[in-house]
Amino acid sequence: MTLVMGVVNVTPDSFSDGGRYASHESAIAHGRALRHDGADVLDIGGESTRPGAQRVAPEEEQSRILPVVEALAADGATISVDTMNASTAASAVAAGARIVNDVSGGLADADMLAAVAGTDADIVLQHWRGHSADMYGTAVYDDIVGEVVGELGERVAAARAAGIPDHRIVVDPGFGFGKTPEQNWQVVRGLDRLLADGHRVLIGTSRKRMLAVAAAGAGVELAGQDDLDLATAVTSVLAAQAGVWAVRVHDVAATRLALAVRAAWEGER
Ligand code: PMM
Repeated sequence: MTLVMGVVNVTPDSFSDGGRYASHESAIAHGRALRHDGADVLDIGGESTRPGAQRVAPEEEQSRILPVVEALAADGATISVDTMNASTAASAVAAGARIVNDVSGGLADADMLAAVAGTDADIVLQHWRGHSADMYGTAVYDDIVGEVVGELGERVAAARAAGIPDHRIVVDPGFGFGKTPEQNWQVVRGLDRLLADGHRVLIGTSRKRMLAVAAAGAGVELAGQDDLDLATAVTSVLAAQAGVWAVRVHDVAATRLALAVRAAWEGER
């Protein structure tokens, strides 16, 4: 059964009104609600990893997320930490996280792979082509599927060389990271080549522009976030069909429902 990773953002916006304590409390409550909806894993992040977003100092990132990691781990949740910083990864694992989700695949912080190797946490290596203020500045490919698979292979080799065994490595093609919406769809159509490499595969399409572009291409107008979450649930089913290990989504309930219907269709339990 495809696992569902629910997104818990401990965002800067929420600090302006309620203050730090209120933000921690609301992130914890959100994580609990996502577990109630059926999330298998909670992905907690304190720095927006959207291309072009402002960087956040590791100390600030840690003060945002560590109380949230601790509280949700104490509930018994499986926690993933969405960070590009080795010190944040190490402190989050010490606070109870079991997975380090690095959208840079270990490229943003030279200490990341060694820091994870020294723990027993899993690592998600996402395909990434550098910090870029311009979202599509690095989106230049001759053979996008071959290049994404090849560049991820290099990150896997680096993780292995740092001492992380294959069974602790997950790969992610990084939809929207150095890729236009159309290029994301090309990667989707080459997903079997990424799966053939044998590592677990995670994908994140949730609420991304590629969904609105797909809808527009068929003359369908998305009315708002509910429509985006419905579109995301469709990609979750297709990803499950393709054989991915997990999907990273904001609306866990919609994806769980969609996966339950798929499982019934396939006669799976
Ligand atoms: N996308 C975002 C953030 N983190 N992590 C992984 N592994 N894969 C993704 O596709 C991914 C990610 C950006 O989305 P958000 O800002 O809506 O969380």
